Amino acid sequence: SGLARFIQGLPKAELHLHIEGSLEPELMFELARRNRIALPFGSVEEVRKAYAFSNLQDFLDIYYQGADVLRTEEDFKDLALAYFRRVAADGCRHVELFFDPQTHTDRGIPFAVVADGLLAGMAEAERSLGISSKLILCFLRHLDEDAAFATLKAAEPYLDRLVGVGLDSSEVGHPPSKFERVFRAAGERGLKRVAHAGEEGPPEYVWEALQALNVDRIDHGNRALEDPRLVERLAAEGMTLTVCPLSNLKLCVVDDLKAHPIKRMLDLGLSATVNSDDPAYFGGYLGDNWQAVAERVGLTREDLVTLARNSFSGSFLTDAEKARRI
Ligand code: ES4
Ligand code: ZN
Repeated sequence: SGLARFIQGLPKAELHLHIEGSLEPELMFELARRNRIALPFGSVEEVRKAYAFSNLQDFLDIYYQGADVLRTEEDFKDLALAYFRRVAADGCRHVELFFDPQTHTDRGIPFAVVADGLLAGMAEAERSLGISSKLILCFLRHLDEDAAFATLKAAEPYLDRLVGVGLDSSEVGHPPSKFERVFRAAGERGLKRVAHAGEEGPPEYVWEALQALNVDRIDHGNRALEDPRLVERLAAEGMTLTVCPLSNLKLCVVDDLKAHPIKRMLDLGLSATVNSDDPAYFGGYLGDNWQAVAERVGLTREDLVTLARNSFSGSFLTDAEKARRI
């Protein structure tokens, strides 16, 4: 359709993508075979049927289980390349991807295996697909501050190849302030800071991400809309929100895409962006998320151009890099 072609042709950046969440069931089976791992599922169809979630924790349980097939540097490279090939078709030019090192180091996979594999996939994607990318290390917030510090330590040899740190996993009960010191340490090492906030957690968690973690972006941020003073603050400082429409639908953060707040965010002057979060689990890649909100919320082409512009202005590309990407 005309709308699909318009979206595909817009240069877009993806700023909220968990690379482990791009593991398609087909690749899960291939890696299980390659690594001689028994899966608790008999078929790809059975895996897909298990992808029905009523909240964030439902999803996280199955997402951490799926990651168990990732063992070697080649596995992480193949995972990343499969994702980049898929979003190249969507007209995606730049990606800032999250990875969860603790999910792997806690299973005995060395940090270097994970990072070297992902970095190899990123380099290959830049060469063969022309997609640039930057890597963000996420701390798992259901684990403690000491574990986050140990992860930052393990990342020491890779700091020049990481653009920033993030905070993900179970939000409620794990406020941003729990990670204030490790985020300060990351900032002192020259890393950008982002955090998931206001996906399921209250507006207070978004305030804490700003004030205690000094974040450069808010991941999700949906529940910020409940607090007019917070909206005013986010708009005044031009804070980017990395919004994930199909994720919000699958995890019941919204009841219906027609009621998705992305349009309201733009109308309030917020710098919202559209992203896929965990595309293999939530039923769509970057282009599907754009198409879904464009159709269901009823965005104008002007709105879509604003969202595309926001995806680059909110990225961690330098001005020189931006000039070459757009
Ligand atoms: C996540 Cl949707 C979401 N929220 C929090 N943590 C995550 N890790 C992967 N996907
Ligand atoms: Zn996320």
